This record gives sequence, C-alpha cells and structure tokens, in this order.
Amino acid sequence: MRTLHLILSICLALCLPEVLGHALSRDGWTVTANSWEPGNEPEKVLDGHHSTMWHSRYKPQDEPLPHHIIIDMKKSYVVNRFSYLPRQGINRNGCISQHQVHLSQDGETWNEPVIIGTYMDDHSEKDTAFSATPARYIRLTALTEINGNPWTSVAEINVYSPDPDVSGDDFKPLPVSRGKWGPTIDFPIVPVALAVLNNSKILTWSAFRPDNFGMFAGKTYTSTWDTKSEVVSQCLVKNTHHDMFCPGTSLDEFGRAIITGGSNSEKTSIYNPATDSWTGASNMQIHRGYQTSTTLADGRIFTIGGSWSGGRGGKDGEIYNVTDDSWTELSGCKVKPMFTDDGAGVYRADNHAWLFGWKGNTVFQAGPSKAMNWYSMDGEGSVQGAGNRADDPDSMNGNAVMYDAVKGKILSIGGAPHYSESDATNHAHVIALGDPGDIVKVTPVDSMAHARGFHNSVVLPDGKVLVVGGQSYAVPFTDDTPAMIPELWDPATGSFSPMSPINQPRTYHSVAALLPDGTVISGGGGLCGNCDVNHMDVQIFRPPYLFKDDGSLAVRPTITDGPEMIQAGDSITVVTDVAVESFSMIRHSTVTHSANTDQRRIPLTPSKSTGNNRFALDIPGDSGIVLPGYWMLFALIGNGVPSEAWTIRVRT
Ligand SMILES: *[C@@H]1O[C@H](CO)[C@@H](O)[C@H](O)[C@H]1NC(C)=O
Ligand SMILES: *[C@@H]1O[C@H](CO)[C@@H](O)[C@H](O)[C@H]1NC(C)=O
Ligand SMILES: [Cu+2]
Repeated sequence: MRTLHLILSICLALCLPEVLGHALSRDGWTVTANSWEPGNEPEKVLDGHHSTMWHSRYKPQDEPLPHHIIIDMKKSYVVNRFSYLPRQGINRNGCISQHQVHLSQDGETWNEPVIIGTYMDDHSEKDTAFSATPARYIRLTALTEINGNPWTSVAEINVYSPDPDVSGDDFKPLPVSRGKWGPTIDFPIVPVALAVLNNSKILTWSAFRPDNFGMFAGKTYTSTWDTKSEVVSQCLVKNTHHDMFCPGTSLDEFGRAIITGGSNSEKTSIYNPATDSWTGASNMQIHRGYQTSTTLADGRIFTIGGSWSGGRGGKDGEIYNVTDDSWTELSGCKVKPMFTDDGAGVYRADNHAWLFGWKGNTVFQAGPSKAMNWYSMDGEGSVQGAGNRADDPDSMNGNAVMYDAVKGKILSIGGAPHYSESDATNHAHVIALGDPGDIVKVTPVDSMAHARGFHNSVVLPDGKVLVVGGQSYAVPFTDDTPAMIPELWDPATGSFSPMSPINQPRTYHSVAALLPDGTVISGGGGLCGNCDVNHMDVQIFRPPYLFKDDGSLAVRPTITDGPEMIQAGDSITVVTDVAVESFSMIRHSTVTHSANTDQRRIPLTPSKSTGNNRFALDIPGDSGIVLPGYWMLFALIGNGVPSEAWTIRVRT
C-alpha cells in the first residue's frame, strides 16, 4: 500500500505537468449574478455541494439569457484553469451550452475572453485550461441552454492556479518573441480530425460518440467553429452511414473534404462547405482505416495503407476520380515498400503515410518508414525507391511539412520506430525533391529540444514551421511525457526556438493547422470514453510575427484586391494597402493523426510593382507544385508581418 502510494505521488509530481494547476481554496470568496431564483442563490456554486446550485430567475417569470455570474476571489492570483459542474440528477434545466469566461483584475475592465465555445451535453465536470493570466475576478457568461430554454443553472465552479502562493500582481508574461496563446475554445466533441474550410469555418469530428470510439457505428459527431460569429455548433451525421473515426482526409480541387474509411472502413463521404452537407460517395475498392490520402496534380485523390480497419495487409494504392465518383485499384502501387518495422506487424506498419502529390501526377512518400518512395499512377501504377531518410529510423506518428514547394523542400520532424510504447526521436531532416523517380537528397538539421510522437506541425506564411504537442514516449491515450513547449523551426538557420508553453498536453488524436488570419489552431487529444485524457477543446496560437517588441499588436498589411480563381502558370496582379516585400500561398489543411497532406507553402516574390501597391506574381507552372484546391494568399511586409489571407481557388 505504501509503495503504491509512493509510486502514485511520484507520478503525480512527474507525470502531470505543473501547468495544469491546483484548485484554489474558495474560502471567503463572494459571488454575484445578474439573475437568480430565491433558494438558488449564486453562492451555491462555491458551497462544495453537488446537490445545490445557482439557478437564474424563473418565478414569477423567466429573465432572458445571457446570464452571468461573477466570482470575487478577494485577491489577485495567477489563474490557468476553470471548471464548471452542471447540475446533477435527471432534471437538466439550465445546463449551459454556449458560454464565455472573462477575467478582470478590478471587476470593471474585462479582458478578451480566455474561454469561448460550447459544452458537451452530459453530467460530467467541464474543465478548461487557458494561458496563465493574473485575475481577481472571473466571470462566466451563459449564452444558450442545452435545450434552448431561457434558464441557466450551475452546481459548482472551481478556479485553478499553477502556484496559489504567487500574487497575480507579480505576474510576468513571457516575451512576445515566444508568441502568445489566445482563447481556449470548448468543443462539444473531442476534435480528432479537422478541416479548414473555404468559408471561415473550421469543421471537426470525432466518431460515433463525442468522446469515444467504436467500430461499424455508421454515424459521426461533428462540430463546427464559425470564426466570424464565434459560435461552436454540433451535428450528428447519420445520412452517410459512415463512422469517420481514423479516416483518410483530403481537400479536393473544389474545396470539398473527401473522407475515406476509418471505423466504417469501406466508405467515402464528401462534405460540401457551400451547402454545409455530407453526401455518401462510392466505396473504396480496399477497406481501410489509418490510411493517408493526398490530392494529385490532376485533381484525383490517391490513398494507400490502412490495416487498422477492414482487415490486415494488402492495402495497395487506389485512386479516386472526384468527377465521376469512381475508385480504381492500382495493383502496381504496392504498399510493402512503405512498411515500417513495427512490433505490432502490418496492423501498424502501413499506417499514416506521409504523402505529397508532386509533378506528373506522382506521389512522393516521405515516411514514416525510413525508406522513401515514389508512386506513379500510370497504367496499373508502380512504386520506385527514393532512398532512405538519411539515418532517421522508422518515425511513426511523426510529421512532414512541405514548407517550400517551389524548391520541393520538406521538413520531417520526430516520430517513433513503433506505433505504441516507443521512444520518439527529436530528429529533423530537410528532404529536397527533384524530379519524380530521383533518389532524394536528405540533410539532417538541428534537432528539437524535445523528442516527439503524435505532435502536429504547421507551416506559417513566413516559411517557419511550428511544431506543437506530442510526447517523448509514444503511447496512445496517455498524456505522460508530454512536450509542453512548442518549437518554431526557421529555414534560414535550420534550428528550432522555444515558444510559449501549451496549456494542455496535446498527444494522441490531437490536431493543429494554420488559419486564414495567420494564427494557428491547436487542440484535441484523447477520445477514450471514461479516460482522463479527453481534450474537448482547442487553443489559438498567435505567432511572434503578430506582435511588436513592446508586446502590442503589429500593424498588418491588407490584400485589397486579387484574383479568385487561378491556374498553375498564371501571372496574377495583387493589390495591397501598403508596400509589401513578399507573398506566399499556403493550401488549406485537413489534419488527423498527425497527418496533413493538404498543407503546403509556395513562396512568391513579386516580379514587379506597378505603383499604387499593385504587384505582379508568377504562379509556378507545374500543377504538381500548385495542387488544385483552395489556398490562402498572404502578403508580408519587410519584417515578416503577414496580412490576413486572400482566398484563391487553384483549378485544374
Ligand atoms: C467553397 O467551396 C464550395 C465547394 O466547391 C463552393 O461551392 C463555394 O463557392 C466556395 N466558397 C468560397 C467562398 O469560395
Ligand atoms: C475523371 O472522370 C471523368 C468522367 O469520366 C473523365 O472525363 C476524366 O478524364 C477523369 N479524370 C482523370 C484525371 O482521369
Ligand atoms: Cu485514431
């Protein structure tokens, strides 16, 4: 018993990152609200009894939402986590759906929200971590109720601090040269997969349950964050009979998300952002889960691997024509050359390939196997070795990011030899693609400070790559050995620098992607039912380029005019509000299981400026470089501050 106790306390000290915080003592705190029912006063959220609650007024009549409650902690603390316990029991009246949490030092000036979003509808305690912030007052605002009624109820609220003995008045923020984490956004599901749509919305999904997975369930919970209205909504998709847990994901030339396999391993589903609707498409020839897919130069979509679901082995390539909704097996696109030497055999050896559509409708496979390969779609298809990734071992659940498609340059980062119970590496390599079929040049670059598997990597408009989350000892559904410090890789120096820490481990089933406003969305992790590593939230990272040295916001250029649809080889004219130095295009992302084959960056240098900030840009001529689909065009001023994106569709 004593030994167990000792092990537990060592684990609590070492395994749980300090940043998760300690519950503050609520003794002496006071609380007010803009509405309450006698007998259900606001103080009830602090009394430690799950059976008592604050409830908004309903006699003699309801008082309309929004309802808010303000807690005065009586002194300033550094706070970093907020928990809400819904009322317990059968009666669900007043349980909160959409909400916001704000902080204040004086009870009068309220900062931007530290939490926004929507809670899952169940009895569990909702727990949201955010960036450490000094505050004496904390305000929860309920915007909607789970069933749309005009009531709010709360059983308990707790507030957490990384160190309760430190006064908020002594808080020193990290320098903005390390970037800054903004609001945490609660989702009513674990966002295991994500698509950055062409209409300012972020689509996420989990599985047949918001917080758990199963097999063959034929339905999927999705949740969409509208970045303009800031509303996070939820939808249960049943019409396609497709549980889209652990699928292949690709954005097609029309900006639609093509989702293949997973728990329902034969299915294809298509999401159209214009109609916000899902349609079922033809089944794949080979059933798959944990495969990867990628869009090709001609708009078709190639997929390979995926023995996690639909039977083991033999998961050779096949190709999807989005125009006539047909899958064609490519018997020459053998999967075997891309196997890792996983301890769990083929079940894991053909998972999560790092695929890149390239010139001549080829696909370059950069990993996770140590061997790299070229896949050709001609005839029955074929595969040809491209050499090894230098001395990098098999790197399952690592990342590969094409940060400069003009030069064919890919950064590979981390991963572990085996899918589970395996030490990840901190390796990074630059892979330079030439023509299809060539042996590829690989150069090791400086290693990361932290070894990572299950992390995500995101290329920024300036060509730097943000690596976020992961763990050094890779084990699915654990948050042990988390990498809490993101690292930013600079192609000019070939090395990484530490960014501001994340506020929640982001390990297995986490996601990250670039948003059109130049920030990064990073979140998710878990999806294991009653486990304690479900993370039903995301957080927004603001890279250093969004700040001046003094911490205030940088002044950003604006693209005021440009084309909406282009083709490879076009010369285009783009107009900005101020003189800018350079441009870049980054393709919209889909991401799941650390794989994002959609993102890639094309640096663009204006060939001439014709006055009035009109710039001529030459788009590369090969559609293997400029894959069809939706892209974000950024203008950058001299010191690297990017505009928000101008949306461009590249057609075939
Ligand atoms: C986004 O893509 C859809 C699907 O192709 C298209 O119908 C819609 O017009 C696009 N929206 C924008 C804003 O380009
Ligand atoms: C896709 O199918 C359409 C209709 O059958 C056909 O015209 C087109 O050539 C096909 N695309 C490719 C790239 O093969
Ligand atoms: Cu999974």
